[in-house]
Amino acid sequence: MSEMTIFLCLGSNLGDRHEVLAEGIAELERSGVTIEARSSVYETEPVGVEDQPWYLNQVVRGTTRLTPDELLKTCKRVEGLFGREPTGVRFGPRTLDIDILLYGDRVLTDDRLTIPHPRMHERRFVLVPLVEIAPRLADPRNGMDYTQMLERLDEGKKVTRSLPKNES
Ligand code: PH2
Ligand code: MG
Ligand code: MG
Repeated sequence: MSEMTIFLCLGSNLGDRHEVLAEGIAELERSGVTIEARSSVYETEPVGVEDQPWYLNQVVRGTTRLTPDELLKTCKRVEGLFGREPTGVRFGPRTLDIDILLYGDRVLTDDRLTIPHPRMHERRFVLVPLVEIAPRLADPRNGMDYTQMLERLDEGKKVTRSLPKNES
């Protein structure tokens, strides 16, 4: 497998959320993903199930030789280290969620994995951090850049920068 550029979105709405994101990224780096850029951390209003704590979200760019399948398994394993159990609540609370947004410019769908992430272009909690680190990146499905897609979204759910307590 040659080296691929990937984008991941991390989310946490349980526990010490800043710590969880930082530790999650460190664990990815020990698992075959080289992190090359990370967005600011954003505090974001929950989407989907609204009656749950607000999230912290962060997008990272990395490189990896893992295949899409191996990368998915790695993300699940790292989520598991933070005590994430499948609660059966889709879009419900979680200590750590790691979603694959992009894998080079691959477009693929199978029963376990769809890349690009099928809902990324409609989620401000993904696009705001993504555009911060990759303003000119274009969606491999339609060639539109994510900055444009973000501009087309309604205000909708709140997304604001969040600093860890000791840095604010
Ligand atoms: N993740 C979900 C459901 N809703 N809302 C926000 N703001 N951030 C998330 O990461 C998120 C969500 C399912 O994975
Ligand atoms: Mg998710
Ligand atoms: Mg997920």
